Amino acid sequence: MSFFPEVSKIQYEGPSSKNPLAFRHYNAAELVEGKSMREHFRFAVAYWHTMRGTGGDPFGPGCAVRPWEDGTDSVEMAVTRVKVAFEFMEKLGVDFYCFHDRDVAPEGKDLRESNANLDRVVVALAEEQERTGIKLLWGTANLFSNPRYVHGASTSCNADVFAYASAQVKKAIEVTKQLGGENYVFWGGREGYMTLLNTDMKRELDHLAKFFHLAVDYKKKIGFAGQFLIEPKPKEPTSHQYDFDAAACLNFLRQYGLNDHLKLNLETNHATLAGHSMLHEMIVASSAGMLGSVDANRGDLMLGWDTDQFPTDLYLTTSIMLVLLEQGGLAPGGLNFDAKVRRESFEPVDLFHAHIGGMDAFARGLKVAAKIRAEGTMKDIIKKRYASWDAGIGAKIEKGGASFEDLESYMLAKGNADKNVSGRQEMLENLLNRYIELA
Ligand code: XLS
Ligand code: NI
Ligand code: NI
Repeated sequence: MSFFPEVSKIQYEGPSSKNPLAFRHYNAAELVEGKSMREHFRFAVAYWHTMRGTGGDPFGPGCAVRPWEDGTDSVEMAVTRVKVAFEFMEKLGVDFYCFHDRDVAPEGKDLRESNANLDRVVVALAEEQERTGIKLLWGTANLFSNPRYVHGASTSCNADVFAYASAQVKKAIEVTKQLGGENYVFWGGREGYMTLLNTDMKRELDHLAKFFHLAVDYKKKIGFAGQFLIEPKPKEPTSHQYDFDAAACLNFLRQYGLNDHLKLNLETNHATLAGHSMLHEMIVASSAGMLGSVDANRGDLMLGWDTDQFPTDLYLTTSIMLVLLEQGGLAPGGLNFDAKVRRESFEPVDLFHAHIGGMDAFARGLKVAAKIRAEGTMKDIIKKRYASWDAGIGAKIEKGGASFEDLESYMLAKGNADKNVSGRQEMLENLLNRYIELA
């Protein structure tokens, strides 16, 4: 039985193809800088958006047409949905998926029943992984949908809620391990505040850190070898989320002695909500050796919330791939399409169009990035821009051989600083456009 009878396996047909259900750039086996595209990207499908998204918004209910749904949130439906998900991923040709515990299995009347539901669906997930070879990039726990998490999970004012969240995460880590998950993600769903009038920020941050330490201890205890990741986001649903951006997360991890245990999972739309470009966030994390994985999507510049659209912008994908090539890859992390089709794109085939577009945009970005690196012009321009640091007084300062007094005598003798040279921004932008044309 097929859930997508109108779609067969998506093939690579090359840049001149006009077939909307074919790849024009993503060619899994094609080598770029000696590595296949498949290995570079480690693409993942996000179960919550692709399998559970209904297209509902504050002005109207879901209208997505999903013929396989029977209208219930039963375990049986969840098991059928697993089959749908794997048929979709097989046809698309992605190697990984990601889920929250509550996306794959329904929440029960209490923790025990929720765990049992999850166990039943995990059997089905394991079978499909076995059948297809598709792997779990990361698992996570939904600590934000249930009303018990109204004040947050590990940062809740209610200690029982902290305990419940801990038990839920314990189970989610176990299940991730059982399914061979390569990472485990912590996105601080409601870990933040709506108003400081009722909030003890210091206490909440201490609790957040405590929660991570408990998770790290348990990871060690059960021998889960996957990588722990924290996903920054500045706002939504709370007005201020504690994991604001890469810099705030790095500071938090260092302050609480957690930086050896967690890396960052960066999401494009979260970067832009924080007032940064994704490139900024990527460089902050990567230069600290803390870039672990990417949630690939994009926002809408005209809307101030997390629209989670599929990435199609070649400047964006090129910049992401430049950083990834520079740091030598992302494994065990990957590129997870934390993205959803628009409410208006309600047919199942739209899920294919969306992912194909994202994969092609990344493939093209990879080719552009590889061209930029092969020619070396951009790197040379940056290198030259800092040439004054390679010798003379610059080298002396960098090596720590110059005090304020030394620098004063140097400048008193010289009289004035050497002339500055132009930043050439427009020339560089034109050069980037040339690479995009070439690739
Ligand atoms: C929400 C987050 C979420 C995480 C997983 O904005 O992006 O989807 O990736 O909990
Ligand atoms: Ni995300
Ligand atoms: Ni998001």
